[in-house]
Amino acid sequence: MRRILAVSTLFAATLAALGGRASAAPAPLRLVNYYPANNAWTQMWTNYDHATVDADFASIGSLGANAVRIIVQPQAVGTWPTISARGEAEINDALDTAAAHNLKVQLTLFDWWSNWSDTAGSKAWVNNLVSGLNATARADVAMVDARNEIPNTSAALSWAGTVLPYIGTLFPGIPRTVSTNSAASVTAVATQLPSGALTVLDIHLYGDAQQMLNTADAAKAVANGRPIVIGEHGYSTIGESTGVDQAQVRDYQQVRRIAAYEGIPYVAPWGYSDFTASAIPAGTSDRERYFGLRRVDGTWKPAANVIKNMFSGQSSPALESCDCQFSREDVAPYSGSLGSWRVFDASAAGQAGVDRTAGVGGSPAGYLGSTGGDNYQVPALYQGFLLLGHATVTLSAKARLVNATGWTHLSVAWFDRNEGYLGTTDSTNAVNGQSAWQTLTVTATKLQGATAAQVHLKSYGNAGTVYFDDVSVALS
Ligand SMILES: [Ca+2]
Repeated sequence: MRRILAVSTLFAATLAALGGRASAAPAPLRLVNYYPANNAWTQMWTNYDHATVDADFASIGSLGANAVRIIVQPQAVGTWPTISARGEAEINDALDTAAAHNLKVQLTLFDWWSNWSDTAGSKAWVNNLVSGLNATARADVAMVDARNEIPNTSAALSWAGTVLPYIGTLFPGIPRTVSTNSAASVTAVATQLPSGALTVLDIHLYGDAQQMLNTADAAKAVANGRPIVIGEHGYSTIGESTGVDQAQVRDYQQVRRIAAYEGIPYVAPWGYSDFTASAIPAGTSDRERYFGLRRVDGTWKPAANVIKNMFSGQSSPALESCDCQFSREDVAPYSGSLGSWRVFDASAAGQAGVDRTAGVGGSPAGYLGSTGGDNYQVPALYQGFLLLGHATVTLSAKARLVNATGWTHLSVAWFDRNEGYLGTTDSTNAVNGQSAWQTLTVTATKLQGATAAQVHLKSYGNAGTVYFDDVSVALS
């Protein structure tokens, strides 16, 4: 993604390799997407600083990575189609520094560039770049991404069909790709480019879990023996809070589950660090500044541990963290972007959020109070999970009612791969007028065609308050 500005940008991947040769496929890359915290995109080159890159690559190595993605914008390193002496020195330094930290490089070319008809200039530019690499730098390139998130247009695909094979002559035996950011785009590059033009499919996955799964499924359908890598995945923690950190953790766990289900070994985080306000080009959304695993003060966010665990070979969690004790949520999860839980039918939810002390044993609990709604508009705290081959969801939770009226129960709602709603399975209702904690449980078998489930903690027509805690969710 990280489309930034009008120009799309960003990066990717890992890899494996490529066919055609008798040699064994290289091991997949444990890749981290990189720009310095103070100088992103073109500014990495126009304000290049060796000491920063050196320190950052040591830090990236501490995650267990064995590769870093380096992205080059032609206008930042010379005057098209030449590479300036300064640009050449900086590119060599970045690659040499990676090598010094035992990091291979995924090199992304032609970033922020889209003059598709200029294939002659493109070949000249990439030839100039490669000719200027010293032996160490050149040997450190483990994969080439000709263009970040190539537009799905005939002009761009035609360009890629010419330039990718040429890149293959400059980096013989090195896996090459153009990265993509949608099911349509990966299908187009895999099926419309000349045979052998690209040797790896690189998908960038962001946002909705079902859409990410659909993109990965699309890549599998057209891979034709080529490795698939998830070259970018990320989640912005703009707003900086406990809840949004939890949301980022959950998001990375979710994409790890997708990768494991698809047989893709690693996910390349976008990206290494957050960015300072002056690090990114004018006009860029502030949201783009907070996709890092690390804050600009150098501290790691909790999601960095998900990546460390993945790079160290730990298997994917069976299910992403639901924050089932409400201990990592923000107090008022109304924004739709905080924590694991969301508020459903918020217009009818009089109050919804997390109470720090109203849960079991004085712990945090989720709550709904003074709710409206009816059989069709049911306020709830909810979150969704991909089934990924599972057929049954078991949901339980404790509920404590205070002056309750109306109806309080748990539900599992089913959705298909197009995110169409299929139906709901409910627990029994909690007993109003009972002040002790009550345990509610529902075991639900998926409806035909379901690929995802939402778990809902519901209360509607309730003039009082219900607290929920000790939630458990299991897929089988
Ligand atoms: Ca709790």
